[in-house]
Amino acid sequence: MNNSTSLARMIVRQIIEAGITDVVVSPGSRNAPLSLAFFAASKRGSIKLHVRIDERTAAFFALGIIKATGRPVPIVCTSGTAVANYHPAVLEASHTNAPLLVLTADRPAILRKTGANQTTEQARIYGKAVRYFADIDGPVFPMELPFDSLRNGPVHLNVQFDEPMLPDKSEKWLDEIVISAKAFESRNKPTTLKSDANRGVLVIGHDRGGLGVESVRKFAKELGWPTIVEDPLSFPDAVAHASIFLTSAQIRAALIPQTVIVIGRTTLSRSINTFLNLAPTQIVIDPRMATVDSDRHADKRFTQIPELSTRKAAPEWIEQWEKYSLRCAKGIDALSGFSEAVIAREIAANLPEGSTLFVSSSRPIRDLEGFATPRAGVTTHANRGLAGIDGNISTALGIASASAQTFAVLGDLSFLHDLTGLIHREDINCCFIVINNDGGGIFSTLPQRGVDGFESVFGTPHGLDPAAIASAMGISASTISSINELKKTLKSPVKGISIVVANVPSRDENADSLKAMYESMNSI
Ligand SMILES: Cc1ncc(C[n+]2csc(CCOP(=O)(O)OP(=O)(O)O)c2C)c(N)n1
Ligand SMILES: [Mg+2]
Repeated sequence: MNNSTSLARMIVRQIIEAGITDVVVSPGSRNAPLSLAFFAASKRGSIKLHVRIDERTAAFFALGIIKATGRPVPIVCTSGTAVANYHPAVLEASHTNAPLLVLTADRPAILRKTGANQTTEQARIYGKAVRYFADIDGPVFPMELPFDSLRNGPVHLNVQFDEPMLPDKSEKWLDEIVISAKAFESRNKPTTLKSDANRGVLVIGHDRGGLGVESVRKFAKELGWPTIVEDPLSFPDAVAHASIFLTSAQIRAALIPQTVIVIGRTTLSRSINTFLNLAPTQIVIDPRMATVDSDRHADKRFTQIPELSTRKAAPEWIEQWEKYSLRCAKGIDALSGFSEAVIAREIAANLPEGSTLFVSSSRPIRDLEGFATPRAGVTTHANRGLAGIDGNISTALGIASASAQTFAVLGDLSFLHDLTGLIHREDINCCFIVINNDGGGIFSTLPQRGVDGFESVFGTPHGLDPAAIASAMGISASTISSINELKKTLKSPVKGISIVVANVPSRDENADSLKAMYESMNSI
């Protein structure tokens, strides 16, 4: 057997033996030894092989599978620019401690800097974004160290393959595989959080710093403090609409807490961040402080969920929060029309029990944060590591490939940014709801609104019809313009991939309504 085949088979065997179930491969010659070894294993049913021609798409698709399964996912590409196309997803994985196992094929090191075709500096190309890197040659490589590092985030193995690279027909190596699934969780040390505050608030960032919904719910329940969440679809007992009523300085002043506990980090609303700054004591729980966010400031820091030694919240403190929340809910319930806010409210209320939701950055995730009534029964995901509008279709499809029925709510730019994510030949059930405001609506809610050149460099209208684009790709697509049609969409079983485009009022109009809603909070 040639060295390249031996090395590839050894790596693939260890990956399967560790209990890894999915791999995403992109076409190329230099990665042939790995691609063919994974293909042979997939024919046996030992691993599920996904193929994506666009490496950026491939890496985000893998990230989606990781989100849905919690298991590491290897991605395999050829040498050269292919490697750089993985970079956005590697960064996102780094900022969410996600176990993305990047396998880039390379030519032998001796060919570097010689003008050899498709040969560049691939070693350490992802810099500090990976927890472990190895530049591998020779016929063997033990995976213990990379597997260990995957518990804390992405790992990069640059694998040098020399000719010959095509394998023999032997399948003996597959017969020898014995799966003994590894646990890829990070290690826990018991810790205790002490606080004697009885006017405390718990704030939970959208991705909970990667901590599981169940363990965070349990923690929140035991703590019993008013809880503000960025993801109301994961925490039915949260205070509804906090990001909206906390836009009022008067309400913030009435609700100054003694202590806040923050799980993960808050990235969605200025109102919540302004509120957090009012707390004299901030306690943070976020595993990322052990990796990418080591300099994060807090009065007390935990990288895992601690045991509690705290006081119950004073009943009048809880009542105060409920009072503002209820008054705000009245205003939100009264909203009508086909606006971005109403669409968010209705998506949240009508997603079927047991469904999965992916939501893109920008306005969609903020509208759900503000306008959704907290509930359970939906599993939500988003790319909050770096909040990119790239790779969103692919991440959603990765999640959907490992879930029963998935809805993905994307802005129009987020959708257009990742069109190649729609190129694949798998059976995946995912309904995309594209909120089409012809550009980046979020910018109209920011101070740059109205500056000279605003439309050119911020708004960026495209004038395209996402439904027509999807149709041209052979994907079932429709356009809706009423809440009734939206409800129908959410009620229909998700079969295959479909695109539903919601054409909403102008970005300026939307920003004006949001502003009016925030201003009304001063008099509730
Ligand atoms: C890869 C990447 N490029 C640029 C940005 C900056 N950005 C944040 S939101 C946004 C506009 C998104 O537009 P859309 O998806 O249509 O959502 P909307 O703002 O209209 O709700 C942009 C360009 C980003 N977050 N990620
Ligand atoms: Mg938009």
